[in-house]
Amino acid sequence: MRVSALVPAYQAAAHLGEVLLRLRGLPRPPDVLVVDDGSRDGTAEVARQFGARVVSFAGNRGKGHALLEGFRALEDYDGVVTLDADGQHPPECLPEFVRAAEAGADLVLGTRARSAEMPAGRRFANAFSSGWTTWLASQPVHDSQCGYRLYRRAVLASTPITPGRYELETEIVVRAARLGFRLAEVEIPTVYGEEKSQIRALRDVPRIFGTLARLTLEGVMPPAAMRAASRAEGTRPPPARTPRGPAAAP
Ligand SMILES: Nc1nc2c(ncn2[C@@H]2O[C@H](COP(=O)(O)OP(=O)(O)OP(=O)(O)O)[C@@H](O)[C@H]2O)c(=O)[nH]1
Ligand SMILES: [Mg+2]
Repeated sequence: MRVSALVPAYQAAAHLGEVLLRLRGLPRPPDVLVVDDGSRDGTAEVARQFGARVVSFAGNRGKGHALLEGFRALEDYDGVVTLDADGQHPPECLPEFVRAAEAGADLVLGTRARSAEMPAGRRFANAFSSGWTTWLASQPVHDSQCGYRLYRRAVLASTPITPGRYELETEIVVRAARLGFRLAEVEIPTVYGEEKSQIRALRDVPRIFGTLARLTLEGVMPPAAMRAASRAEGTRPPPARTPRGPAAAP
């Protein structure tokens, strides 16, 4: 399967180079697209220096907007692996995502243990949102917040996506599962170092939980876009409670 890596990046110059270097060091290095979201720290220059294709926004719009732009730019690929620019997603795990997709998954989710490396507030929010997402998706989602994923082309082509910030990643899991796409999970290490989070609690946490509330409502009142997508996906078998990906999450 022909896969491209997509790296959404905001103020990521400090760690992006190493991520791109490690992607290039893989046995089958993927093409890489970096979407630089109005960074002011040389992120785009670092990306170009390390051989990535770069799309730059004039001002900051949010991770979800950057992902959507990347998905559009990469529509010729069978799959898109998204990974963060801040070094929290080891590029060496990428082949495992591809293996899970080749084994039949449509959407492969990176899953981190909620271990002591993860800040306590994140652990709590992650457990709560992952439990809620599992309920909505009717398939196990042990880490709804992890941005390390593989999306098969069919998922990106069929699932209605609302641009935004971090909440895009919650929405797409639930909607893809509701459309019958198969999820799998791949365990990745929990990495927290001196990288700087761009999450703003007052801005982003309400957006994520607001999205979960909206998706709960959508379960009984699907929006027109989801009704149309369901009709188009009508021949797909009902979501199977698939085995978790090749590596079991905690
Ligand atoms: N394009 C774009 N990317 C962003 C934006 N905010 C964050 N990112 C990128 O999205 C990835 C994840 O951002 P983080 O702020 O680290 O979020 P996180 O990893 O989910 O949260 P932490 O657990 O706090 O690290 C990184 O690659 C960032 O560079 C943004 O506004 N636009
Ligand atoms: Mg991060």
